[in-house]
Amino acid sequence: MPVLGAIGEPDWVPFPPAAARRYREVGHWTGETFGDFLAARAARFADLVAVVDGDRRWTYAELDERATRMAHGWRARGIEPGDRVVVQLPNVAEFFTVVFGLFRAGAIPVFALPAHRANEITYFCEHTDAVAYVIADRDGGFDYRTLADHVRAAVPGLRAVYVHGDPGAHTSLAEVPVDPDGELPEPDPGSVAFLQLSGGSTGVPKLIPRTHDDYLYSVRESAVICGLDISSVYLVALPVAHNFPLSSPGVLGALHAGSRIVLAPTPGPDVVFPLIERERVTITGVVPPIALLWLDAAPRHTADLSSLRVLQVGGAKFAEAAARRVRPELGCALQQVFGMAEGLVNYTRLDDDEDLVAISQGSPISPDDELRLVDDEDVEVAPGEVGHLLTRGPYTIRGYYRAAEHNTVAFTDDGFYRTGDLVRRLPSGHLVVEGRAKDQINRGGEKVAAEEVENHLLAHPAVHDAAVVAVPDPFLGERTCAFVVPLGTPPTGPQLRAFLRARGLAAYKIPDRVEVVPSFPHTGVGKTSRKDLRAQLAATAAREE
Ligand code: OOB
Repeated sequence: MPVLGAIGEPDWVPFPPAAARRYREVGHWTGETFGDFLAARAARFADLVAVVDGDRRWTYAELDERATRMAHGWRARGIEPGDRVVVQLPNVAEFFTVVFGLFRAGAIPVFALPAHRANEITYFCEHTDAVAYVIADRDGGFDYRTLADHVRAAVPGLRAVYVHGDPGAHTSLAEVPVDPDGELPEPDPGSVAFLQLSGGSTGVPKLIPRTHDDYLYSVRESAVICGLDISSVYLVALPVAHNFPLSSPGVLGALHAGSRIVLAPTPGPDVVFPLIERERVTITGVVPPIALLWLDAAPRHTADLSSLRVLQVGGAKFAEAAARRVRPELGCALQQVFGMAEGLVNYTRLDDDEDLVAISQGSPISPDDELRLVDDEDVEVAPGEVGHLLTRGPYTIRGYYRAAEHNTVAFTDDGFYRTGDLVRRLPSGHLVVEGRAKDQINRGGEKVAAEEVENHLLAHPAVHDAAVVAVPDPFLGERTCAFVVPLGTPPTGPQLRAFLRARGLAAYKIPDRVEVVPSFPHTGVGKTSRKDLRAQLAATAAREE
């Protein structure tokens, strides 16, 4: 069983040998690694443009060469096969050289998002025993070098911080690439290629081990489902390391198909629309609030969006009324995407009937994706009924990274992942997401684990108890409300928010609203009733209207 360095518990749960054998036999898993993948793309599409970042345009051959030099640089700096490296970069071309360089050096990138702060990054570094951390100097008005100072002080095992741009007290990323010297390692395609982040519903974020074999299968199939070819231009509007823009079909699907990738620094229409016009973008993927912004901005914008053929929307439920506006107002097809970093991704197909695309969140990538819709007792619900979605298949993990205990609740004994999503299946096989049973708030695609925020609130001296729930919101879909039972003098909302920020919590996890209450409603067994708290909020909202 593959073990990544630790003593005791294995670090991750591999696919059972019989399942792995079958996925290879039927050709889902091809034995290609990410390092080979880029080399094969470069051989085939050498002179085509692979990546556009501002005025920079790299061909496939150039990208491949840069990644090789980076890989040798990582090796020269002592990064060993299997080492974990936390990567937190904005949408810049260096993301590709860093990550493919790490793949080729046999190392394991850990994909952080630009929004993460000291609390999250410290945890990722500690939990994975990361040896290095890669950042940009500044982005979106935030100085990541200051964050890195903090993380380095907190995590002694972290040997170096590499900075794209001005390194300050750290090491410049530009100094890493070197001329090839000696052989690069050849990772096992069945081994962990990288760690993705889970939106999570637990006290600490969960890390998702994805293998070369399983992930590349989902990438190849996604490229086909989304109709990518060498004439496609994929615009990255969301943070590139998130699973959606990374692989659904995202930048990896684009590379697979010989398409062109255009990086947008931010997703606002004033930045993105001119880029769509300039680069003749054909496809992009966004979360619902961004889609709404684009829909509202389109009529007053002069940019020519006529090249856009497909707008993918996913990450959170896209309201039917908004879905029906996409074709008439943006002049392109909508594709709904219901996916998860743990694996399973569903797409509406490009030839699906428009009504189906407006009301459903698509059907799975693979004929070998196994889906079960069950009730609270894990008993299959009747066809057409809403049930908890459980799934298992050729690109869905069998366990989180270094999380043996949590895995016993997040997965069934026979390896199905409990998604926490409530869905209904249409006769066509398409799924409709009806809600969620996990203690998570989906803030316009950004996932907030209630328990994680509650734990931080409980650390405040004036907080006796805390419960974080979702409040419906017309723009984000949901916002967060923290209910707090005080200890002594009641704390104010601004005080609690400042407290959480000072603890280094990512901004999207800071509660939008704080309600101080004398006590919590309880369920029959005495647990805090989030359902009643949500009802309380709904009643207040109704009174205010
Ligand atoms: C994507 O991945 P994650 O890991 O950030 O979040 C997964 C969760 C799902 O379990 C579900 O609760 C929610 O996000 N979700 C949706 C949805 N897409 C994701 N809920 C309703 N409607 C949708 N269309 O969010 C992700 C990964 C790959 C592709 C697309 C999204």
